[in-house]
Amino acid sequence: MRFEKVLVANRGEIALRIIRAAHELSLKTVAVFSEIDSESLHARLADEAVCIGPPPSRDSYLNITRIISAAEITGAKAIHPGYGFLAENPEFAEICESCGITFIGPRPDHIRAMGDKIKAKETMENAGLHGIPGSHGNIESVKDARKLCKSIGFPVILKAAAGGGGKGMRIARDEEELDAGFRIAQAEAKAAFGDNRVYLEKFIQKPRHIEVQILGDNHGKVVALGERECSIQRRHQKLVEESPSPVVDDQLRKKLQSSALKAAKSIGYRSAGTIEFLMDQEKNYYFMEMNTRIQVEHPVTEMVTGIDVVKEQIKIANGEDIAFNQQDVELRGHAIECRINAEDPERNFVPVPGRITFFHMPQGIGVRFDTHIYAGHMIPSQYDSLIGKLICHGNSRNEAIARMKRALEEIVIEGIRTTIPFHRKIMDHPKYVSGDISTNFIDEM
Ligand code: MV4
Repeated sequence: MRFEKVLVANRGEIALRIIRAAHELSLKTVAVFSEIDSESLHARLADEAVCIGPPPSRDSYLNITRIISAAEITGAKAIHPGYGFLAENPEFAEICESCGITFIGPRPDHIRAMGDKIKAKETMENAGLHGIPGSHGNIESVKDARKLCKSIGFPVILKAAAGGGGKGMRIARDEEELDAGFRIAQAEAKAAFGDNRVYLEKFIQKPRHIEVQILGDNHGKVVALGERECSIQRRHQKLVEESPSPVVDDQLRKKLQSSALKAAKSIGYRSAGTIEFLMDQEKNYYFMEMNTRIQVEHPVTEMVTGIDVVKEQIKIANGEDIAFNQQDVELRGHAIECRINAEDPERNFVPVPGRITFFHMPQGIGVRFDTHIYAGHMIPSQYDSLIGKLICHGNSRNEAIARMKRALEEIVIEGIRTTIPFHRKIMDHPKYVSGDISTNFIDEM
């Protein structure tokens, strides 16, 4: 054992998820919390809790010095970053290691390499994966962009090298839009990330976002845990995820998984990670990005594989090997996750912080609700609006949908508006029910 106590550098439902996994492994836990989170469940569920500063993230959950101090004071020899905040900050991972603290995640160089979307794409193309046709490396000038578009054709999409997850993207449908778009994309990238590099790809119409969960250990073993369909998004925020994808059959899954394994093996990846693919309407798929963290939607994978991804991630960081083989991974049934946000779908999904006055947890067979809320809990305005993830499993996709509809009827959250009514509409939508979805679904519904 390299560590016996884990500090959880996060808040909300993911902090609870990590604390539970650590306790099942007989590890002690330390929560960190901001002044506004002193009553929060993560601070209570952990064995110890340390206040790390005022509510703004940069003074608390993003403050590396304070988090490292909390680990040193409590003797925590490992830090789990969760998702968001410091999860994909290579400097943070390096600082942990230089302080003798195990960062529960990949090596810093892998975070850094995959954070540069141009480098990530180049690395994966060299490993034999197909990237979306486009520029090799960054575009230097409008002239270069025009020349490339003459050969690949419009529409095209400009993406920031330091972006990802939809930040700093621009679509161009003709030369005029390309000229303006290139300059704007460069300026936006410079302002947002301090890095003006932009690359260009053929724009794929009505694609699906399909990603493969992988786990890699310290001895080069990598396993793939099936795919997740994450096409139901609004402004690059996923709303609904499921596993398996309604369009992926056994044969296509073998190909997706073998591409993901090739990607992870080629860089010697360790920890939990996700290879994101964009799939066109002919089911051609292309490498898009690699996420080097535990993701919000990991529970759908857990429900169909029976594998606790967070526990595996912690065990790997503790030097253990993955105790099962690829042949042992069996996908059973179907799981769907609805993200419940403190947002008003009637008012353009504006965040609505406030106090929860009443809460009824949906329950029953095949229902899991990962949440940090309780009756009386105050949702602060300073953080992400995710307040819970409703995950339903069934033997078939239809059973999972029926269960989700039932759970969405049963759940009660009073005091604030939530995205629950919107999820009821999605689950009733004939196109969703038939699996006929793409990243355009929400706009078209
Ligand atoms: C694309 C694309 C179409 N063609 N790239 C959005 C998030 C970022 N990871 C990349 N994204 C896209 N890249 C090409 N060449 C469409 C999107 C996209 C998208 C992707 C996944 C899920 C939702 C999306 C919504 C709009 C655009």
